[in-house]
Amino acid sequence: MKILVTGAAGFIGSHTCDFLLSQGHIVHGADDFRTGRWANLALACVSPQFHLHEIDLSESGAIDRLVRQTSPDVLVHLAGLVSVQESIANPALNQLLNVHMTREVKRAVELNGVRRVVFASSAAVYGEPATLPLPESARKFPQSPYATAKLESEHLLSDCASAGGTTVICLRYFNVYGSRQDPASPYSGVISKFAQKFTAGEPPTINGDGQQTRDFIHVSDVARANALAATCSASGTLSLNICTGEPTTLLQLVDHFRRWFPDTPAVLHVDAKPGDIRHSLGDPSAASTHLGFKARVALGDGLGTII
Ligand code: UD2
Repeated sequence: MKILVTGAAGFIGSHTCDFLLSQGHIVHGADDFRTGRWANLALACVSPQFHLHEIDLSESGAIDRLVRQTSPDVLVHLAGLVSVQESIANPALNQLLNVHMTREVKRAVELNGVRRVVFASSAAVYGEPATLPLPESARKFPQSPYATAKLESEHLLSDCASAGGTTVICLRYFNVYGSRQDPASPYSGVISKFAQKFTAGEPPTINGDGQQTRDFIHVSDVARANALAATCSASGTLSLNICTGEPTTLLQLVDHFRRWFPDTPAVLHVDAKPGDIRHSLGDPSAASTHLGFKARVALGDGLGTII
């Protein structure tokens, strides 16, 4: 298949390109390199099946031109503003990269009759959960501009499914971790921050008591889920959790790291982060039913890929 991946040089995008290439697909990767990195594409660029497009996708008509030029069977739309915190600090940028850009994708899909779209949504659409584990039908309570934009994007894209028969699969990623996640960014996830601290022999900082739980999923599983959504036989409009269904407290996470770094000083506890979600856990069964997807990488093994 010929697959166009936006956000190809990002953390999830680059792993997705690598996986699609390993499956024999032709991949067109697009990125503006605002936060994406050339180094992430080192492996992909070795493949003659990979074609890189350095392009500002938020510019009006840019995605349409790219789709016309590449005629993809599937558009995997991963580009966007990736951080909840940054969306609060810069709501206009969030609007541009997470809402306007989705409108541009929708327009390109409609104008060019793209048959299938896979979209990077987020567990953030649920907000503070009323039930655990979260099924896809759970109440949506977006608590940030980022989360609101992801939900709005799901709705925008599902319109092209009902109007033009395009299959739209929105994947709600839970807490993704793995190599190529930038620990230096203030917006990085807790695992990359802890990895950086432990490898430097410094104690990690826990916001609150450390009993909060997250559903941590390895980026190789997420890349595989993206590929399954791009190539499976499911049709229509679907929103699916991409998660493990396994809860881990931050204190358990610290215990995992301590197996490699037993001599690191005791963790530092600071006040809980205002607005922090206490527990987040997804129900993975719908992704299993529709995509045949099940996370494979256990947390202990996944951490071994980043330290
Ligand atoms: C993650 C995603 C977010 C969104 C959301 C969906 C990241 C960075 N953020 O937010 O984009 O998809 O899930 O629900 O992946 N923490 C510490 N010490 C640290 C860093 C974090 O204690 O040095 C805590 C933090 O307060 C929180 C937990 O670790 O309780 C997880 O934080 P996170 O920033 O990795 O991710 P989360 O779940 O807030």
